[in-house]
Amino acid sequence: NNMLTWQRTGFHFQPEKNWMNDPNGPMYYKGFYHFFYQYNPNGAVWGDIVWGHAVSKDFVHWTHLPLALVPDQWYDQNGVWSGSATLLPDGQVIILYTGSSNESAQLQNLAYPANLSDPLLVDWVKYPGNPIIGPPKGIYKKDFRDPTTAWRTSEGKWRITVGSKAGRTGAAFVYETEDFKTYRLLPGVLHAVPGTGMWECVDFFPVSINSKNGLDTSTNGKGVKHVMKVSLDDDRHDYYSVGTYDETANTWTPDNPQNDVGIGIRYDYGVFYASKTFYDQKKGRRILWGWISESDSEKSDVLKGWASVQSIPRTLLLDQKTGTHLLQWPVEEIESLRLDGKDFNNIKVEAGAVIPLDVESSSQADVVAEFEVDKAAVEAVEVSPNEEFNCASSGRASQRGSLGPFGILVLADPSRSEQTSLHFYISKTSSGSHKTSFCTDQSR
Ligand code: DQQ
Repeated sequence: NNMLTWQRTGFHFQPEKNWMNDPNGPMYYKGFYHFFYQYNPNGAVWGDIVWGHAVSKDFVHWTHLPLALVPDQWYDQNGVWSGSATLLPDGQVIILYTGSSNESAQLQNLAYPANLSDPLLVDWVKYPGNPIIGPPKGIYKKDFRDPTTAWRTSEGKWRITVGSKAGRTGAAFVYETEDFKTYRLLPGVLHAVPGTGMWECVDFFPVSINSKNGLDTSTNGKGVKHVMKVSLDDDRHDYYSVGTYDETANTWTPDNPQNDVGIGIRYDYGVFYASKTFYDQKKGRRILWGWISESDSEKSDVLKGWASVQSIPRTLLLDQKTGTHLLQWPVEEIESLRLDGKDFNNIKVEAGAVIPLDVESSSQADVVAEFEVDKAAVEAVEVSPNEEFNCASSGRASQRGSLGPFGILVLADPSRSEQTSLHFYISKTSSGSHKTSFCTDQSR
């Protein structure tokens, strides 16, 4: 409770002080991973939004650079909001972002590096012809934001998508361009889902169905599925879904409508929002960044002088076993930073047991845990066939069920009046098969 002891992170990205939100324009350029982020240079609350900028070679050690984009034009006077970077085959670098205008209209804008030979890309130029795209007819001016990385069509034209809503239906519009200066709105929408509200920070990218390599955003054709992700403004979670992209029809269709974006699978069942992927051409992988906001009050953010962190970037792959889910793992660079290790093996976790793991004194820990479930015992347990389990509502970590929860408790005090639980819960579906939920309980 001593305000001087507010701790900062050792692994997760943070600016030196103040408020941060969405990841923006991640890319690998001339030897550096570039990271931009929504940032308030004037305080630890959301407002006065600019693009902060930092570079790293390993995603953990960062060099903070001058602000990349600040509100200095009528079309972004109320904030330089989220956007994405595209690397063109001829070496150009394109940033598209949303400006909140002097009248709070959401307008899409183009920016590019002043000097492409600078690996740090410190100086950025706003295109004199900005804004390049305004809200489509019938769309409210405050419901149109966050342009994606562009992908190239089979004809060699570029397309982007921008999230929006009409009534309660979340939707993604698609624009086509040849020069990133003039754009044509394609008929229809890439996708829309009734009842999901405003789609923020839409992400749209290909995944391979048979290889462990990430794919460049323009890859399409055989052996490729397309993932769509939406961030729901109303419920503050990121939902993705695997489906099929039809370039000619300008549509993306989920493989399983029950897993549609906004109603199905999430990237993360903790705090994780406004995420964005990029293709790392250096290591041939797709990497996911996501914003982790604070769970404490705004008052404590102001007292400590900063708010929120970014997730550890994760390598993303299609799970070939299910075809519906993505596999996520912290980037391999994290492993090279371990200073010391401790192993605990063959621990038997009986029902109701809490087993302390003595990690001695450690202020930062990187934990890998594997649980082996006694399959025969699980089969033998009689569970009502429709026992549904929900991470957020089903009693969380403290309520005992037939097949869970089990997992680890971190940041616990000796009496465990404070603890954070990361746990699994196995439930039986109506068809008799098993389903595993992976949850976090931050209520203590
Ligand atoms: N944050 C940005 C918007 C985006 C929202 C503004 C998502 O562009 O829709 O800071 O967190």
